[in-house]
Amino acid sequence: MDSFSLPPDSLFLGFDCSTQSLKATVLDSGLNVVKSEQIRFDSDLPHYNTKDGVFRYPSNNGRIVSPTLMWLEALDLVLERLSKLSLDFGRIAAVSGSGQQHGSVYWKKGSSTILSSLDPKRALVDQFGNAFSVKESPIWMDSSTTVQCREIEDAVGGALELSRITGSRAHERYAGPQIRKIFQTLPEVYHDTERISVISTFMASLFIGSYACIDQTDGAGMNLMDIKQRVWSRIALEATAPGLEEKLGKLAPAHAIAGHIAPYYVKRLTLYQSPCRYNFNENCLVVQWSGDNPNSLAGLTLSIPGDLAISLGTSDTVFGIASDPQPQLEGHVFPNPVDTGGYMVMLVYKNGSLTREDVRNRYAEKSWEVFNNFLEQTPPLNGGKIGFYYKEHEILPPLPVGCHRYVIQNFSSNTVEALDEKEVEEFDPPSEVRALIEGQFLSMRAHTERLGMPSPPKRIIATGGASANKSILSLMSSIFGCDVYTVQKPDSASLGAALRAAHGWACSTKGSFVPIPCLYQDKLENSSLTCKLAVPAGTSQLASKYALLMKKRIEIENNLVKKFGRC
Ligand code: ADP
Ligand code: XUL
Repeated sequence: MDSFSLPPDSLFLGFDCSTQSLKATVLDSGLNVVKSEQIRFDSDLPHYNTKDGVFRYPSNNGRIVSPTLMWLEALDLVLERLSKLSLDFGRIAAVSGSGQQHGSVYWKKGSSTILSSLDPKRALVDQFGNAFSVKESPIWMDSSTTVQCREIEDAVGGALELSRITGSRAHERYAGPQIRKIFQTLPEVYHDTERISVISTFMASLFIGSYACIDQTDGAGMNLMDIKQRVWSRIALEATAPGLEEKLGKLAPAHAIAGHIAPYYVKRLTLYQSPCRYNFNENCLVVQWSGDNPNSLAGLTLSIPGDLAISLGTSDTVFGIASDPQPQLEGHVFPNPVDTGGYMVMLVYKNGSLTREDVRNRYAEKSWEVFNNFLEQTPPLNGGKIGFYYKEHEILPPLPVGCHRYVIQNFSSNTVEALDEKEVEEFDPPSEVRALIEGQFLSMRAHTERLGMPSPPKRIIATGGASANKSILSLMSSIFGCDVYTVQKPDSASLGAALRAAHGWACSTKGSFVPIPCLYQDKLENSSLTCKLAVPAGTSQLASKYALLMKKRIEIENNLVKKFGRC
């Protein structure tokens, strides 16, 4: 495979509009990070009053949303901060980005005119105040659409059939059920909406000054796209809401060019024209934005089938690549954003970092140091103490908010399956911490094995905020029995977005698809994409003992789902 050289002076800018923050990463042509910035929604934009970047309405059926305008304001702010870091915007050849998956944005009739006539003298937030028919965007944490999920599944011939068509059964957080809920509960709002974007597409639209296409990878997170043909599925559209195709616009591959950067961001050439805002070059390309997990897949350079990525961000996700996956009831299939015909397979947990923080705050003096000491002073397998901690309504397994704790009676790690478990109220604090982390990784191992993903994986590449924590990674390596690697920056989504900006630029410049390894194959030893061994594999004996505990955990989990779960 021939290498593809990027012009020596060029820069590539990637964003990640995630749950709690907007991050930006700039790569140079050697694929090294030269600048990065982050806007934290709660602390940098306190006037929105979000907690963890969201508003929760627990009494409203698990509704969880974020203010759409907050993302716009964060975009101007992050660009201003990059400008203060002396970023030379004129050298940026291409921009791309990542968005938390599934969340949806509703553009009111007439908003395309606002988009196409952005005034560089005014901040974005001052121009879009009246642009959205739904001011609070439903996001991936929402669980208020169970009724719509069942209706959509029934209309297409069942959950498995919907999964076969779209890559996933209906999920509350997916855009399709959310759109159906708006159509059913607020029909006038639905009719007043001229375009529906997912968050990644919404952000790309702001950059090109017109409605961007939905990329095929993030489009697969809507329960609306035919995963094999990569076109809107007629039967899924009809099961969701009338007149929907027109409101969604077209689909495009993730490596495609969405458009040129809008004049709002561009350098003005003469003194007599209106003032410049950021001095981007007018030839700067905007590459399709995509979902955060797919961008992480790109940023982690995941291209070997036996490799598994685990992202420990606000959500926890586990993903790998696949060439011909068979979608099932559990897990999700999306097109691989940096391959023409390939796919990625993924599992998602809603109780990730915020639940770890909650347990840390309750049992470990609000300190990661104390939390890690507890992990280190407790024995592997936790003396048979198993915990299920759901601060949020969980996706996998589908269980409501609550905690369940069990102790395996007369625990000996060789005979665990035959033993009974006893439900208890609480453990001692160190055991709570270990039960949480062991439980999270045992669940991931069990469900990846059930999906036929590699077991043990050749290696795990860990990313996301909590991947900075070596004690947590050490449990990961013991439970999965394989080496755990990390990249220099735990934020692989914005890194991946910057790499995808370079990839889209390369494909556009060459006029045909460029296999992405051509961009980095000669730089993998010496760039910001380099994966380094963080924790070597635990012993295979320990991994086998964990396999027994895992079976017991799944048995208990299945009983919990029978008792409390959604179907
Ligand atoms: P997002 O999914 O919103 O992009 P991030 O990947 O930025 O989230 O991760 C943010 C989370 O990282 C925080 O909620 C925090 O709990 C977690 N985190 C940061 N540092 C540590 C640490 N040392 N140990 C465990 N978790 C951590
Ligand atoms: C993926 C999912 C989450 C969000 C978080 O299906 O729901 O990982 O993408 O940003």
